[in-house]
Formats: sequence, C-alpha cells, structure tokens
Amino acid sequence: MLEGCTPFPDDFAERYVREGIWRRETIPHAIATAALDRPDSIAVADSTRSITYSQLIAEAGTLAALLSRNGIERNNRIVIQLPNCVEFATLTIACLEVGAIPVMALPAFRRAELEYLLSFSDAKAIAIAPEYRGFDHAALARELKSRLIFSTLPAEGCIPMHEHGDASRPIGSSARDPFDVALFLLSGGTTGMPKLIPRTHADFLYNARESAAACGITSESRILIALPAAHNFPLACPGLLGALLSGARTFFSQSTKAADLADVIQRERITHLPCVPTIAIGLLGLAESLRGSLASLRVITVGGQRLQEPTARALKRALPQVAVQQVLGMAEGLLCYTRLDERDEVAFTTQGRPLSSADEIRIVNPEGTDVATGAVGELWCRGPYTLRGYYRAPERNREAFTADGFYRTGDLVRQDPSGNLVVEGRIKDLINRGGEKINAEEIEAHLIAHPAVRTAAVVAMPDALLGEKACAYLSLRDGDTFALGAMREFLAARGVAQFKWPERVELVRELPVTNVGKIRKSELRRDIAEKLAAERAALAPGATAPQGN
Ligand code: OOB
Repeated sequence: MLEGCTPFPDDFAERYVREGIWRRETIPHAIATAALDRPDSIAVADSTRSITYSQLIAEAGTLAALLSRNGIERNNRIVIQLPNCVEFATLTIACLEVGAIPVMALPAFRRAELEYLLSFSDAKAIAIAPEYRGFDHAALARELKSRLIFSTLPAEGCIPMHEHGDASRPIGSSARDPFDVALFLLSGGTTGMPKLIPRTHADFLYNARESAAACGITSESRILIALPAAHNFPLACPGLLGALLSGARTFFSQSTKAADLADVIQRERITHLPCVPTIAIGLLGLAESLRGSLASLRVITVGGQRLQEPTARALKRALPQVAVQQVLGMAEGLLCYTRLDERDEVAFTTQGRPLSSADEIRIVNPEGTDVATGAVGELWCRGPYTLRGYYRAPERNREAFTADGFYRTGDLVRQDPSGNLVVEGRIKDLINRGGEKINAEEIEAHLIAHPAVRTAAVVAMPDALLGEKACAYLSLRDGDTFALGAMREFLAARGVAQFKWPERVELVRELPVTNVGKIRKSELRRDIAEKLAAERAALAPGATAPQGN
C-alpha cells in the first residue's frame, strides 16, 4: 500500500475478497464497464453542457493523456479544487486512470488550506476553475507556486484542460492494484489540521454500489449534486460514483438556493437529491406554487448533520411522493442509512443503520466498555470501507483507532429498538455549520496568532437554519480590542476559508478552565446558547423593554 497509509490486516482483506465485498476492479475500469452498456445515455451535465457515457470516457481518456504528457504519473498527488462541473468527473477519472491520487479539496478553500494541503500531500499539481464566485483561483494557484496548474478554462500560467491534441489513453486499461489507494478525502478534522483519508478502489466502489442500492438508484435515476462534489456524500454516497456505476444521470449544480434547485429539478426531472438539513429547510420555504416543480423527486437523502424530526415530517407532508431518507456518514467510511422501506417513524427519527453486514459497530462509554442496549455512548466502527489510519499521521492514529482497528468516530449515538442509530451529540471538537465541518483547534491557532489575543476558544452556537455556527470566546491582552469585523479581516488576510470564520465574538477576562487547565467548552456552549435565547426573547413581539431604574 502507498507509503504513509495503514493497510487492512490480511485476514480482514481476505475475508472481504472471499465474501465478494471487495472486487478485483479499479474505479476507472468499473466506470468504463458501466459506460459500455449505455454509450449514448447522458452521464453528467452541468449548466453549460451535458455529455454521454461514451463522451465521458473519451474526455477522460484525452485528459489522462494530457496528465501523462505533463509528467503526472502513478502515485503523484493532485489537489482537485473544482466547482461542481463536468470536468470534476472527467478529470477525476483521468487521474485514477494514470494512477495519480486526487486530493479532494473544497472550492471555498483559500491560501491557508491550500498551502497546507499542497505541502502535506506533496502534490505535484492543482486543478482549478480560474475564477469561481468572484475569486481568482488562478492567481492564488500561481502565488502558491503549485508545480503544475490545470484549469477548466485558459488562464495565465495554467494548462487548459480543453486544449489538447488527439492523444488519448483508454480508460480502464491500466493494471492497478484495486486494494491500493485511489484518492484522498479530507477529514472533518478533530485535532490540528484536517487529515487525509486514503480510500482504495475496492472500498470506494463497494461504498458507492451499496449506497446506490440503498438509495434506489437505477439507470433511470437522475441525481442532483448541489453539495460540493469533493465531499464523500455527493461523491460516492451514492453521489456521482454511485450514479455512474448504475448508468444514471448526474446533474451538477453550483447553487444550493432553493429556487435554483427547484428550477433544475423541474427542468431535468431529477429523481434523487442528496442534501444537508439546511437545503431541505430551504426547499420547505419555497412558495406553494413552486413546490409543484419538485414533482419528479422520489428520494431525498439528508445527512451531514442531524435532521430534526419536524423538518422530516414537514418534508413528507409537502412532498408526499418522496421517500425521506437519512444518512449518518463520514469521509472516514462508515455509512448508516434509513432504508427506503422503513416505517416513517424510523425514517423521521433515526439516522439509519450500517450499510454493510460486514460493518462492525460498538457504542462505548469513556472507558471503552460497551454501554447497555439503547444507552448513549461513543460510536466506534470497523469494516470493509472504513479506513485503518490517516495518511502520515501516526500520532493522531494512536488516538483515533483502537489496537484492534476500530475508528473512534467522536459521535455520541444510541441504538433504537429497530437497530437504527440516533445521533445524540459528539465529543469531538468541531462545529457542524450546515454540514460543513469547522475544526475548532485550527481556527483557535489562527486567532492566537493575533497580537491582541491571549487565549481563544471556538465553540458551536445554535442556528435555526445552519444548525450551528462558530462563536469565538477571546481573552485579550490588557487594553487591547478585537471586534468581530477586525477578527474576520484578520482571518481573511491569513487566507482562511470564509465558512470557517466565527460569526460572533465574546470577550471575556478569563476562559473557564478545569483543574488541569483544559478550557471548559461545554460551559461556553451553554453560555452562548443562553445569551442567544435571551436575545431572541427580547426581540420577540410582545417582549417588554427592559425597565430602567
Ligand atoms: C459527512 O461526512 P463528514 O466527514 O463531513 O462528517 C462526518 C460527521 C459525522 O462523524 C457526524 O459527526 C456528522 O458528520 N454527521 C451527522 C450526520 N451525518 C454526518 N450528524 C448527525 N446526523 C447525521 N445524519 O457528513 C457525510 C459523509 C457521507 C455521507 C453523509 C454525510
């Protein structure tokens, strides 16, 4: 296996192969095989163009030749920072064909994240759209001195993806080890900087195929990818990969606005929508007249963050023809889905049960002992598509994995009588902002780099639409000031992606600490939740203005 990665132990690998879970097949080979069955069906589309399965394979083939011509070869890492577009699909397949390892990055990433990813993964190239949402990605890529920049459109210093000769590499022809690393996903992160998650061809194919089955994807399905495609959920749960393997059609959207989605759903007759609760809430907010445009939808799969039961019920009421499905997933592997034939009660109130009969889960107390059935504990998992170690992170791996290979998810769950899991909280230090994960430690490290800041703690505060937002508790050096606006400017100047910027600052003399000096974040979370509730109450109609004395 690739240096820096932890292989599955032989006995597990042999069992997964014996049971037909892992096949001796690579991702490009599997996609090329699916394409042969339906060369003229539309495979992927975005707002500018659509391509058939045979065109998908042909374009990926020319891109693979372009990569080779530019010296990209087996095991070279390439950071893919593309918006949702056809090239995301063709370039990813091309990389996998030449054996280059995509590092899946979000378009929202800026200098800080990209600098880290390029250097940590030792990437030989980056792939971008020159400009996206008003940001000059080409200029940033040049500034980062990426060795090679591939771009969707011509731009200074970049190799355009669409100007290449007739050379082509047949997709699915290279012999590669299906049990070796195909790509790197990013971890939501717990300590320090986000970790890289190695996913193998065999495990990722299984992940996508089984997900497609659990979500009822067939060759007739049309799936709308509106979440950033670099995430595991829209990429392979079942996402783009599950759709390609099933001969279905994928439509990429760069907008997550409800009205835009309704428009695409109607025009493209979309059947499947993977989304986060925030998007589901947005769809519910559409005027009654627009809801008719969602008539083609059959399955809405909601995950990334806990879906509240009233939202699930409201979705079903608004769209009776739709199956509301929940998924508890993670880039690290384990996926739990509520099944499509589940009773409403279960589908509305739980986050699903493990996808595979080979998934092993434990729910444990802080001592690592299994809790009583139905009690809340930390979720641990091990299985045919769950990683055994992060890339080049031996220290983190010692904390995140048990000696016998279970991954400690940091999620607090309980198992309901139907066997499905309910997420009750977490012990990991992150903020889940509309499904996007913000690593508290990463932001705190930026904040304490400011001369005014003595100590910083970033915690989640409740938000009706996004579920959570980040709030920064800061203790400043005597006489200094540091307001929200200044903090955001500071984070922008440091090149931190905007979705990670705290949306509120609370200045305190001292942060509350335990007797071993650890910051009591639970106290801060309670404090900010109370403050927000009090502020809401004060704003509510009928609230009496505070009386002066
Ligand atoms: C998905 O993946 P990540 O890696 O961005 O985040 C994983 C974490 C989980 O450990 C859990 O804390 C949270 O996101 N989460 C949920 C959830 N789904 C994910 N928390 C509550 N309810 C849910 N339904 O988020 C992801 C990956 C693949 C499929 C779906 C989601």
